[in-house]
Amino acid sequence: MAEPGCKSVLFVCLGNICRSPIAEAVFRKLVTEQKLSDYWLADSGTVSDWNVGRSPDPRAVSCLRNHGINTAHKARQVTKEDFATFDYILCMDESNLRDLTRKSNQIKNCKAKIELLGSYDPQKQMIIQDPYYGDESDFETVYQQCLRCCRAFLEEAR
Ligand code: 6LJ
Repeated sequence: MAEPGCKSVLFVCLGNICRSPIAEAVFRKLVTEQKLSDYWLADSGTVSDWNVGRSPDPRAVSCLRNHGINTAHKARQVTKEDFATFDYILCMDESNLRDLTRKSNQIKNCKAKIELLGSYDPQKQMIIQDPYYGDESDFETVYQQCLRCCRAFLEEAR
């Protein structure tokens, strides 16, 4: 768990095998580069239960590898506790946001600020689209969006 003075962020998407593990890995790389590892805790999760325990999609793994980033993530569901413990829950599209908001309304002690990761994009691309039925270039687009947004989020964490 996060230490006092440590901030925490949970990245969330539909299956936790494409977009959110990319976001988590990109965020962790930035945090490491900026020597902020002692101050940030990052994880990712799914609003569904489809892929629990699975490694990220091979296309997500190879996209990250193309950018010199590794991931050891295994898909997990968002829990009630996550809403009470994380400072930020950042998701990818309106459907994620609806699912998360509905779940957060079922618990009494929601601490997390629930936002679209894309709301931090300097290029104002609010939605990070599901690349599951797409190709390599769609994964690259997700990566570039996550990079821009995570950089901005780290600078201005609202
Ligand atoms: C329950 C019924 C659905 C997707 C994905 C889509 C579809 C995914 C997936 C993202 C990550 C048992 C599981 C949809 C992992 C798997 C196929 C259906 C999975 C959907 C709609 C638009 C764009 C993408 N659904 N798997 N099964 N995203």
